Amino acid sequence: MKLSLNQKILSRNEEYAQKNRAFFAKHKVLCLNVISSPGAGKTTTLARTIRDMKDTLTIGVIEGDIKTDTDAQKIRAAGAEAVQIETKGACHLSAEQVHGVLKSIHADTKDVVFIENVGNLVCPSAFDLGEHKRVVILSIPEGDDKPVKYPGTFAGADVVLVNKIDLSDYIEFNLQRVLADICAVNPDAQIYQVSAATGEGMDAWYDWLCQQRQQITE
Ligand SMILES: Nc1nc2c(ncn2[C@@H]2O[C@H](COP(=O)(O)OP(=O)(O)O)[C@@H](O)[C@H]2O)c(=O)[nH]1
Ligand SMILES: [Mg+2]
Repeated sequence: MKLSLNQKILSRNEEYAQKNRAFFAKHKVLCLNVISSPGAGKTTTLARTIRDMKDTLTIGVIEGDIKTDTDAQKIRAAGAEAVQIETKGACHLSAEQVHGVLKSIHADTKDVVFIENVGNLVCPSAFDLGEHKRVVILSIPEGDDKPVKYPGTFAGADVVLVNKIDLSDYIEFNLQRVLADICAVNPDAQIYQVSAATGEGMDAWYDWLCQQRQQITE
């Protein structure tokens, strides 16, 4: 009984994920689903990306949080259109919620739409939102054991940003272990070491972003 209800929820999600995929394909909009623990640096990474890429890419952001619209405000302050979804307790965004806000940020006019998912490394990875690619952010203060503890999330990543490298002199973090553990579950993942705070390493991420955008418009 429980299993069939789960299947129903997932298939409704899949129905909307397909609608979103069709929307993004029709309007040639690159959609990226950004997943991390709370505080890993999703909003900071997006705000810096918006500021640094403002002359190159038109960006819109869908923000997911259990409560508050503070992240949407930060994104607007960085210069992009943003809409906040309050999930009111749910630990992930659904494709239907994303579908419901596409018009409000004029998603059809954007080069890239980022979806900042609710912060955790478990539930968001089970829900397809119709995105092209998944970005997982792991920050140094979280510890180097996260890829082995949450293999499903890292297995589903197209790109992993190892963020807060400006703190690596102060916090013990075995980067080689992290690279090996991600590679074990996902040998194809692109991994970039960045600091969204200082901007270090961000150019490689921007190159990846522009390449992805180019691929969907060809
Ligand atoms: N030192 C350092 N702090 C960062 C970096 N990126 C984000 N932060 C800080 O980490 C905290 C959480 O960042 P936020 O972007 O809100 O994380 P989110 O919950 O994943 O959206 C904030 O205090 C940021 O200023 C970074 O690269 N280096
Ligand atoms: Mg955030």
